Amino acid sequence: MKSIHLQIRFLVPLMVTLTVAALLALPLLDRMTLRWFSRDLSARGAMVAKTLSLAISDIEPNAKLDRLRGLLERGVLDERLVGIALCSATNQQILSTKGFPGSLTCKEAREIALLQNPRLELSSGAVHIGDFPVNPQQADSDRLVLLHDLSLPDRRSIDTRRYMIIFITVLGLAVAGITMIVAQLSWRGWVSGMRAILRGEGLVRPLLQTGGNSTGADSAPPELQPLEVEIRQHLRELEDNLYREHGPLTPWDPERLRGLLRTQLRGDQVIVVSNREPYIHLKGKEGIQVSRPASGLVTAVEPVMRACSGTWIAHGSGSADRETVDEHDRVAVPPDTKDYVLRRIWLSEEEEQGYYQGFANEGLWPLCHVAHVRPVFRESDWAQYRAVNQRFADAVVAEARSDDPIVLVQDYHFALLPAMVREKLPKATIITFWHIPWPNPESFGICPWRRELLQGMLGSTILGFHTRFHCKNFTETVDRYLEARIEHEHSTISYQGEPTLVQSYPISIAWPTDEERLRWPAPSEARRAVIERLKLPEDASIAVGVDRFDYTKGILERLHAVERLLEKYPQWQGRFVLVQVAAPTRNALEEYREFQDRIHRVTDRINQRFGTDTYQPVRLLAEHHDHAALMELYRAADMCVVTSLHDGMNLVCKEFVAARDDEQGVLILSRFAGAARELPEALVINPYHVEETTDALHRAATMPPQEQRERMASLRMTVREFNVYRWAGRMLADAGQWRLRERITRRVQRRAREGSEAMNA
Ligand code: GDG
Repeated sequence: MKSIHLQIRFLVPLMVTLTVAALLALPLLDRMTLRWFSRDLSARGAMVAKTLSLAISDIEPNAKLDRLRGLLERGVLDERLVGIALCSATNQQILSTKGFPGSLTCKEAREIALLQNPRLELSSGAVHIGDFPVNPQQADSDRLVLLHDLSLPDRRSIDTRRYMIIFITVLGLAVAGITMIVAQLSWRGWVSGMRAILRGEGLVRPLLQTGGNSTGADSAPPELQPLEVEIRQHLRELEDNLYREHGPLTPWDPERLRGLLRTQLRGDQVIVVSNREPYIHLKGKEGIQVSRPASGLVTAVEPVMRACSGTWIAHGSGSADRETVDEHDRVAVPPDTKDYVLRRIWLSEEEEQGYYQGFANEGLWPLCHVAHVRPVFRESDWAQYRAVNQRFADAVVAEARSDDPIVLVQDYHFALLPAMVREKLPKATIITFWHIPWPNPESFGICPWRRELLQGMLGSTILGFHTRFHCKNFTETVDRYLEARIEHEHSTISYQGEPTLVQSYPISIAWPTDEERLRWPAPSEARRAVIERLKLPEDASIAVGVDRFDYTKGILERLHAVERLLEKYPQWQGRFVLVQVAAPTRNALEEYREFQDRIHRVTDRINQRFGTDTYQPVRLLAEHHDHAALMELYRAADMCVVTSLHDGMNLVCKEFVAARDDEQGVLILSRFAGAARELPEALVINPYHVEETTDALHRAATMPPQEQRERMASLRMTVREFNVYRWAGRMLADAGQWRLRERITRRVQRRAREGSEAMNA
């Protein structure tokens, strides 16, 4: 019924348009036909006149009039001629045939004959008038006036109109009919294509059709591909908004992640590779102690590994690490629950120096962060980087229990490893996650080994970044430096025939469990404890910063903003305190040592300028803190300050939000942290703009509790739902879909092979 309505809605305007076109075209056509006939009659008249002229010249002058009349009467016998008159040069009628109207004088006839349309309406019908000299060589020659019957052309014109109307109507109906059929077919194809896309079938079907040479790029018919991407994005955004507004339909938690591993990944083995290990064994005064490193990567990946078991391969860097592993360099962790295996790799001093301190931290880290520290690239560091990547890749192959494990490669320390693993385990699903930003092609281009790094990374099945912006930068970099096929609509890059899906997966934290929350002190207790321990004023407005002591985190800019706050808003002198945790990191590098010294100097200067015996505006705690101490600080604070100059995501801001179940506290967040895209309810600032950061500190310190509650409630909803299990879950689900396709492809190819073998036999 709907389609009939659609057709009528389409047909009526089409018919109206055609009718209007016909109405406009007919008079035009009419005029053209008449002009054509008129020219025809003039030519014909000229011929008749010429014939008569020759006959007239042969007549003897005496017998002239009678002979002439007879001659003209014979001429009129032509059915189209109505009458003929012979006129003198002075327009006197010499004689005329019977049909020539008596009322028409030679002068009038001549005047009409000179018109463009020499037509005269008589009572007997319309005639065409032609006027021709008897002797064209003689200037004062007699003239012949011929009257042609115009009823024939008039009749033809009416016939032409009729045929035209019939023709236009038939043509209109034919065009409408064909259009409707084509539209119907396209509509059906389009609708079924869209349904398939919405059901997610597009990913599998083309593989079956093409026998396995297909990539993600072929997931929908070409004409629907741009639409498919848009629809998927809209669906994802809708899903995200729905989550934000109504809470989760099915929340992501360890159980759901385990379920996904059991079902979609059929319990396949998961191997994580990272430089930093999740647990470090250290020799202490009271024997061996276990420590959790200050690392965003470990914070995020550890809960995922707890949920999926498997093996984590990392550099064993602790002083008691060798003493705690078995003969295969393995140790079960976490120490209490032993959920998964940690396989340690030992690095020599040269290896650590070249691969980690040198190439990764002096080269790639500043290269990707573009934070005013020049990257240093040394040939010897590059050689170590390659060698260590190979050692870790070999360890992956050794730990793999099947030929197609799921390998999660973490961060910029292992850009070459994906291609190295791919070489030995072609069927492995390699998911590489780049935890830091990806710069634009020009910035990345300064690396002498840019092509090798890109080739290594494109050994991955899936390559993840925190934001779409980083994905875009990466794709543009590949476009600039490698010969690869880029399918923007499907976010895939095919290099040497092997596709890699480049996607954004914003990382997060594990939302605290009820058990964990029970161990937290109440915010008022936490405040009391912090004030006592750090000897802060009773009425202090406490801002907290928690970072690795790294130049990208904007600690210097934060200090400048605190100094400016105390100048601009003197009421905060004696009351405002920044408690800055700066966990030691990369102390072996001169760049870091210089930076850390500078922070100490600036802190001292501010404290001297505004401090008293009992008050210090900046408390710099440059040491590692345990998790509980951080929680206490987060819960004691009036605000948390994140001023990164460039940060892939930043987890500290999410930890602060998760810690504030009292819905109080204000988050100040740099717009250059990936997290700013997810957390707009924070006070988002540009850390390079000291005045803006200063005003944000003042605003946070004076924000009414109700506004704090509204902002914090919304932030909490986001962090709770967009947690680290969702991050891992989305990546693993994409991997699961990929593996499913691979299996189907292999099955189809095997059957095809078996079929042809049977035929040959
Ligand atoms: C990279 C990217 C991305 C800090 N001090 C201590 C301590 N920490 C913990 C924090 C937090 C983590 O370290 C730092 O996380 P970030 O996200 O700020 O940063 P990076 O280490 O630079 O991590 C970053 C992250 O990877 C994840 O992808 O977000 O953009 O740069 O968890 O709490 N933890 C302990 N003691 C400390 O003194 N225990």
